[in-house]
Amino acid sequence: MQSWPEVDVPSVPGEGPPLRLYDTADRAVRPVAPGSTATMYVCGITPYDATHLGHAATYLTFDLVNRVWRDAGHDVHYVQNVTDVDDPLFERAARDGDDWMSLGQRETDLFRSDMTALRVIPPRDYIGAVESVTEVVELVEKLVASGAAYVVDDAKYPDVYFRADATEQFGYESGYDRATMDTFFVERGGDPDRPGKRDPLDALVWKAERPGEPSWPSPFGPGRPGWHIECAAIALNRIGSGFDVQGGGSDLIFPHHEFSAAHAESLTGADRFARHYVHTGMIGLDGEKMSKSLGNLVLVSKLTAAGVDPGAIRLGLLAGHYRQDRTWTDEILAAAQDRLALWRKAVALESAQSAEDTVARVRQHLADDLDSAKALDAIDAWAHDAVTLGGSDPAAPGLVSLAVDALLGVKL
Ligand code: 5CA
Ligand code: ZN
Repeated sequence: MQSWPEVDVPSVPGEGPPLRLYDTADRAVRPVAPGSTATMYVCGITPYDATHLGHAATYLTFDLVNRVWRDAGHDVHYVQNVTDVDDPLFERAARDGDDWMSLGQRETDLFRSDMTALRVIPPRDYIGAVESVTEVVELVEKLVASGAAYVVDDAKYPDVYFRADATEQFGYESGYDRATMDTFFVERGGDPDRPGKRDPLDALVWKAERPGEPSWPSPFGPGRPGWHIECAAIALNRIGSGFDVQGGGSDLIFPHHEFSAAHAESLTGADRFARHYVHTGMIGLDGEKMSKSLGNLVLVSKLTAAGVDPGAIRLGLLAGHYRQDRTWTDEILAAAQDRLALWRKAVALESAQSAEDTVARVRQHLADDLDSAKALDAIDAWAHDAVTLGGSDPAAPGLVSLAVDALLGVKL
């Protein structure tokens, strides 16, 4: 699939400390330590109701990871999928009398333009589920051959399931006990009551063709990919096993990332699919998670159409810590707009107090599990002094402008 246009990221003099991130599997903040090419897979959208501020917050978080890595001199191989074939997409298309394919294309286009407006660095590989069906079929064949997956005994719908007990380490990523797994499995697309499954938790990897649904040929009969195997295949075939960061919202911790990891580990024999599992908190509105099913969405495109500067959306979302569930309010947006105006005023000055320390602080805060709130505060302090006290360093406004652009993605 076409990714969105490249973003120009200037280089900033100096360097920051190495990035440390919280890893869901280890339940600790620890160094990421990539090689010269850092590798990251972030779960992409299911293309409808794009791009709400919850989506935006998640992709902005991983954009910071990308920017911190680039600032440290790494090449970054970033991969993202689009779940352009799945039940929720079909359900939405059916509800609206729409065609699932044109709905997906339209919403993916909107997502690309929102990401471009927000200055999110595009993935190198942007891959749709439709594009990866052959890759999925290959993996499902291998899983069946090794006994990790099986075809249910159902002549009408011979679906293929992956055994939750196929790998010894299953459960390490979420750390959830069985009762919690069972709960989230049902809530997040699982089908525990499907007759013929050996364990209610076993995960669908190939869904046999149902009437009126699209399908592709496979040795198991016509059908389409399960959800978790889609991300396992797309990541494995582009950045391989043992990549640096697997990302997504906290709603993907289980079953999605647990099973993507288990599928891949069963195939490769490795004990960890990703070296870090990184999850963002949920953005809510009026005390509820912002989600498609609740319909309480604030869309990036609605805000920008109303004249809101995308930089202010970025600052509003980065004003909280990425791991915290948080609520979007008009006050947050107003504060972000004020902040953007203050920063613009400060960098437009002929001179100000020196900014090397400020830039060093921004780098330290970002390296410390992406503490963007403190990074923004550091710029605030400099900007406030610049406009109230002035200063004699003519290079300072330009340096801050450069750092805010490169590290925080906001053009002043
Ligand atoms: N296509 C799958 C991933 S393979 C999917 O979850 N799509 S999605 O459109 O539902 O979500 C896209 C990304 O946004 C996921 O990483 C998801 O965790 C994240 N996300 C969804 N809702 C929110 C929210 N309210 N706050 C923060 N992140 C969210
Ligand atoms: Zn995914």
